[in-house]
Amino acid sequence: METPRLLEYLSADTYLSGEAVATRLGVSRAAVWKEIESLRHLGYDVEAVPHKGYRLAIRPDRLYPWEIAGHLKTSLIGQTVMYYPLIESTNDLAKMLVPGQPEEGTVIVAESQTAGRGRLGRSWSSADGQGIWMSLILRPRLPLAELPKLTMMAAVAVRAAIADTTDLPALIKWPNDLLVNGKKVCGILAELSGEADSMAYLILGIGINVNQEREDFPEELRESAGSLRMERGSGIDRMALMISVLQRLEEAYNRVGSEGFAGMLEDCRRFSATIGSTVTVRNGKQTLTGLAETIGEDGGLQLTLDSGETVSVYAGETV
Ligand code: BTX
Repeated sequence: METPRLLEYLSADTYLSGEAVATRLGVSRAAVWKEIESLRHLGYDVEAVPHKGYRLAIRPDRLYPWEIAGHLKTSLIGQTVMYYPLIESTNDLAKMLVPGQPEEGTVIVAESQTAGRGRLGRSWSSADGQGIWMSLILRPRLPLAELPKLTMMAAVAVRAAIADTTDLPALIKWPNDLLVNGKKVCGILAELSGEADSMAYLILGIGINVNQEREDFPEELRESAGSLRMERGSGIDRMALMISVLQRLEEAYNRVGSEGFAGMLEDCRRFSATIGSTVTVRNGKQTLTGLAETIGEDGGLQLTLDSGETVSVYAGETV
């Protein structure tokens, strides 16, 4: 999607005459009118006042790449944003891009997904225009064994972005969910793609429930899922949250690159919803129940089982 040229000229504060716009764009008045119509089609409210001209009254609640670019202060993450009003799954598209060696930091964002995916083939409910459904393409120069920690890094970054933007106290449910008041508001799906070596791509799929109301979730999710709006009791500016997510992800990624994972793991422990409670972890055929003691330096969740034995688990899900 290309940036509408008119946006460079229209502002919320002043009126610009049709003639002035036509001169600046070097087009006819009729062409200006057409461009205004296409802006309106994108959801911009362009006010037209006779003898005064045009003014941009309202920007739409859409995660358009040019709007993101206008606010973003990162140097890697989100430098390229691919936007889709509707897509099957942003992670699927990211995987398809990998053979073409996409630039590290590329973000795919969609307003709606028809086949949003969770882990283990589960589906992810992605209501139109009410969440942030995005995939980030990374090419970390790290040993494969370290990559699962980047899922936790994403959880730490999104937690911080939610706190920045909404003041809501999100907690990290090991390894990849964020909860607010016990409701799942975010899920992260990390997938490796490309060569299985240190040059592999890591795709971080992030789904954040932002402005849904209870009835926007399928019935079977209404007890377990929540949105930031439902938990805060007022609507959330998706664009502000999106910008903060990208900035926090870049900070976290840079920090891991320069200092390693220690600080990030400390945040994981500090904001953990899992440590200190008795949990059941399912990992393939294995199911373990025990007290979650801490998250080790290797990213594993350390459990003390009923037998008194201490074990670390590196993947799976806590129930
Ligand atoms: P997960 O397997 O931990 O969670 C999936 C489970 O969560 C589902 O089986 C369902 O019970 C529940 N669930 C489904 N949708 C929602 C929702 N909107 N809110 C809360 N709970 C839900 C978590 O997997 C990883 C999800 C990643 C989603 C992103 S969106 C952008 C990217 N593209 C894509 O296809 N997936 C990722």
